[in-house]
Amino acid sequence: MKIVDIKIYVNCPGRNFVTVKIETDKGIYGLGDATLNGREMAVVAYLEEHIKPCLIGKDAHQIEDIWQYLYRGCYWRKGPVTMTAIAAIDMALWDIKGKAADLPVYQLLGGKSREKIKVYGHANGKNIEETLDHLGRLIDEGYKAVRLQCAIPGLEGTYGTLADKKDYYELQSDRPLPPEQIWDTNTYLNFVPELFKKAREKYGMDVQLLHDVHSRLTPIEAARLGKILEPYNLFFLEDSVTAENQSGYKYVREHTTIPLAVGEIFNTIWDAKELIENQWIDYIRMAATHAGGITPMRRIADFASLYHIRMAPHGPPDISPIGHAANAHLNIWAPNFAIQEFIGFGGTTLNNVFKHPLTLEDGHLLLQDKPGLGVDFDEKAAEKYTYKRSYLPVSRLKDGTLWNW
Ligand code: GCO
Ligand code: MG
Repeated sequence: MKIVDIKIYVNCPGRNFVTVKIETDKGIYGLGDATLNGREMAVVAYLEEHIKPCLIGKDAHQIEDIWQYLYRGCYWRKGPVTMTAIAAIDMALWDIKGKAADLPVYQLLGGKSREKIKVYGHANGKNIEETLDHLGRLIDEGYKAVRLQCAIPGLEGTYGTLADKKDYYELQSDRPLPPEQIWDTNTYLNFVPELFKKAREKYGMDVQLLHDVHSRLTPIEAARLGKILEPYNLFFLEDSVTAENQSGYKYVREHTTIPLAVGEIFNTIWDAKELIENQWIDYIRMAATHAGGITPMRRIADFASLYHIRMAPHGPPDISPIGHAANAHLNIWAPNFAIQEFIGFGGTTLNNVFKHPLTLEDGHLLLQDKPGLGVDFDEKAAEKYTYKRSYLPVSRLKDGTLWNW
């Protein structure tokens, strides 16, 4: 089955998505997600100029060889742009193989390890009261696990707080340059334990709670936060420190029993090798779209399972429904899957463009049995939603020093 064309679409049905469609001479096509929030067009150029010409005429069934060709065969390995481009091709090829076999992709991976995918939602608010009301609504909707992020008095537009419905995941296209936010570690560390204390007082110990530090702390600060939060029994503390230097997590680990999660910006297994081998973390948050696709994710899951580490894939709205579907097939299969981040898809505009096989029921995602990934993309409907340049925010300390966002 020969690849005859590769089409790349950039659309903004509510937010920017890059979609890859691989067409074959047998009339079967496959879809892949190549969305890299804030750097979309770099991936488009990589696909158009450096991947597409090399793949026309190749056998679409040769998923492994094509993955190796794009990764090992290229002198310049790794990096988010390269690996997101490879991911989209890999997903589309698994989609094709599933359609050709008339089987969902999870069947090709080895079948189901579970019937449904447990998710965690997000509760946010301008203050603790509002955040806890949001948590209450999600519990009523059936969520078993919820991430809590709250605006911090004195810090403008902190990560994950929906300040004026901006600075979170929303498109920033009304601002030509990255918006800036203020960060202060001391203010944050003094504030955040109260959020979890009040959450436990109000809702008890059953609901599972999570928190994303978004890499703002140093290892010793993260260790302190972990210790303070221990009585509130978090499911995990995410991205407590940056992980370019993986041994940072060793210091957090040595001081606290809070479960640790990291990995949403990792793009190869090498970014996680020491973290996994040393058991410095509990959950790995890599996801198909930014980690090179389904082929390497399968290896990462198996490697992590040797060290008691479970999968908790990144699932923000800036991954397209195709990427979410790829994660879902991996999650249904992986014996060491733990939880999927999922806060829903962006409403009717998005649903006009993508038809996906996922439904949320009682805090779990159900995956419909359809051949391949089970997603469809309406190119005609997508046409009118043109790409809008948009950036994630940047952070600065109060004195102007640039900090991790
Ligand atoms: C998460 C992430 C996201 C990222 C976003 C960047 O845990 O869901 O931290 O909020 O910031 O995906 O594009
Ligand atoms: Mg995160």
